[in-house]
Amino acid sequence: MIEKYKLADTLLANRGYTEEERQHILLEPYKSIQNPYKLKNAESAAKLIKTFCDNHNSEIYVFADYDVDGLTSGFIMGDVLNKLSKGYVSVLFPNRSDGYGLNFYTCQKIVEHKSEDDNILVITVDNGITCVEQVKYLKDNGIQVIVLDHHESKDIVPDCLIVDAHGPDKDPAHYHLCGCSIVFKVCQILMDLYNKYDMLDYTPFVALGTLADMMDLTEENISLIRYGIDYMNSDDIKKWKGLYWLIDYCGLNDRVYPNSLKFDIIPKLNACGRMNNIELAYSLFTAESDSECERITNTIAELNDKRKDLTKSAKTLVHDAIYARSDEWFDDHVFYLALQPEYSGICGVIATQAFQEHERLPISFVIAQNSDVYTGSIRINDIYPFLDSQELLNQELNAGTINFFGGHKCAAGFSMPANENNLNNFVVHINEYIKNKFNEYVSGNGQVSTDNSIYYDTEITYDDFCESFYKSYAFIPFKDEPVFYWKDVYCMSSHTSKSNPLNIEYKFVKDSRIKDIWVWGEKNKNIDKQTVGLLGNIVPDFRNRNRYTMDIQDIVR
Ligand SMILES: [Mn+2]
Repeated sequence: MIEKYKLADTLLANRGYTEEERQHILLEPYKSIQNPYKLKNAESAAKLIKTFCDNHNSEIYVFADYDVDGLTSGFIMGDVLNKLSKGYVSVLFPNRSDGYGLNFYTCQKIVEHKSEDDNILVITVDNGITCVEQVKYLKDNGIQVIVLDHHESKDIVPDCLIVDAHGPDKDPAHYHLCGCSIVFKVCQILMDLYNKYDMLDYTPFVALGTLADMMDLTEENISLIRYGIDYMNSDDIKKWKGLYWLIDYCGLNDRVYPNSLKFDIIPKLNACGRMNNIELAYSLFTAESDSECERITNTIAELNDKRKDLTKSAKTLVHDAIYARSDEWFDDHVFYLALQPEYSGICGVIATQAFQEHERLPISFVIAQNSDVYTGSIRINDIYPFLDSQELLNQELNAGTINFFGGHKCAAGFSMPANENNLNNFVVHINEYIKNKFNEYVSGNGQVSTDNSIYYDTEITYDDFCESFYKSYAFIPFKDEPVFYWKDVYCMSSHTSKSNPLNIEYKFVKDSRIKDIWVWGEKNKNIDKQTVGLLGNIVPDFRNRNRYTMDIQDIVR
C-alpha cells in the first residue's frame, strides 16, 4: 500500500476489510461504485420517469421525508428532474405532525386540482413502501406512482413500480443503500438515457444521506462518502451554493471529514426537521443568491439553538421524573413522558436521555400529545439484547393500541390515536412484554460476555497529534472510531473543571514535552505523578480546531 494510505489501510484491515476492498476504497474508489443498472427495477423506473419528463403537459410530484436522508433524496430527485423535464416539477415534504410517509392530505390536494387530461406522476423517495392505501387512492384517480425507498416492506406492498432492495423483490447486493443512494442510482440511469451530466456532482448529498441514516459501511458506501467528502473539500462545492455556505458557517472549509458531517452539518439540517421546518433546509440547497444563503444559514443556526434549548429543558424533565419515583422504580420497567406537541421532533433524543439517568432501565418512550394523535419514539437499552422494539410494536399494532410504527430493534417511532386508555394499555403491555422476555431469557442459557481485554488499533507518538496524521485516515468513515495507544506518558498534574467536577484537565509529559488533555465525565482517575498509558481517539481540540488532542477512552497503569 502507498505510504500515504498506510495508516488508513491498517485501520480498515483491523475492521475486517479484505485486501481487495481496501485497494478499491483507497486507490480506485470508482471501482467500488456498482453499476446502477444492477439495482432491481431501477431501469424501469428511470424509463417511466423519462416518459413524463419528455411530456410538456406532465406534472411530477416528488414526495420526500423530513430527515436528512429524505431531504437529500428529495433534493437530488428534484434537481435532476428540473434539469430534464419539460413539464412541471414539485418537491413536497411532510410535517412531523402529519406522521411519516406519503399522507392522504397531500394525495387529496394533488387529486383535487387534477383535470381530466393531466399526466401526473408521484415519486416517493425515502418512504412509500408502507403506503398501500395512499398509492391505491392515487392510482384510482389516474395518477401514476413510483416508490423509491430503502425501508423494509410489510406483507402487503403498494401496487406500483417499486425500487427498494428491502422491498418485495429482495436485492441483498443493495441492502446497504440509503434512500438517497437509491435515488442517486435511478438518476444515474435517467441521466444516462439523456446522455447528460455527471451524477458525481451529487455525491456530497449522498454522503450526507448515508451517514445520517447510519448505513452499513460497505465498500460501496465508503467510496460514495469518500467521493462526496473530496468534492466538499474541493472548489467544486461552490457549485452547490447553499451547502457551501453551511460548510463555511461551520468553519469546515477544506476540512470536511465524515465526523464533521456527523457532528456539525447533519445535526443542523436535522434540527430543521425536528423543529417542523425541513423546507428551510431544502430552501438552502436550492438557494441561488449569497444573501439568500446567508439569511437561511443564520435561520438554521437559530433553529438549531432553539432545538438545543428544548432538548435541555426536556432533559431536566427526564431527570426530575426519574428521581421523583426512585423508591418504586424496580416494580416498573418502562419509563415514559407525555409532552406538549412542540417536543414532537425530539422525542427520540429525550427517550435516549432516560438511559443516561438510569443505566439499567430496559425501555423508555416519549410521546408528544397532539390533539388527535400521539406521536412518539421508543428506545430499547442495548444492554438487553433480548428486547426488540419491532416485535413489541408489531404486537401493539395488532392489539390496536398504536396505528403506525417504523424503525429498528433499539429505536423506533410510532403513533397512537389520542386516548388516555390507549396510553395506559400500552404501558401495561410493555411491562408484560419485558417480564416475559426476561423469563424466556433466564430459562435459556443467557451468557454475559466478560471480555475485559483492551483493544487498540496502533500506537502513536507525541508528533501524531497533528492535522497531517488526522488527515491520513479521517477521510474514511468508521463505525468504530480508531483507538490509539499512547504509551508510557507521565502525568505531571491535573485540575478539575470549575463548572463540572467530573471533567479534569491533565498535563502529561512525554519526551520533555507537555501535552494537556481534557478527560470528560467519569472516565478520569487519580493518576498524578504516575506513568500511564492512554487509549482514545484523536480529535480536533474543542478550544482550537487547528490543534489535535485525545478523546480518552481509558487510562491504563
Ligand atoms: Mn432513509
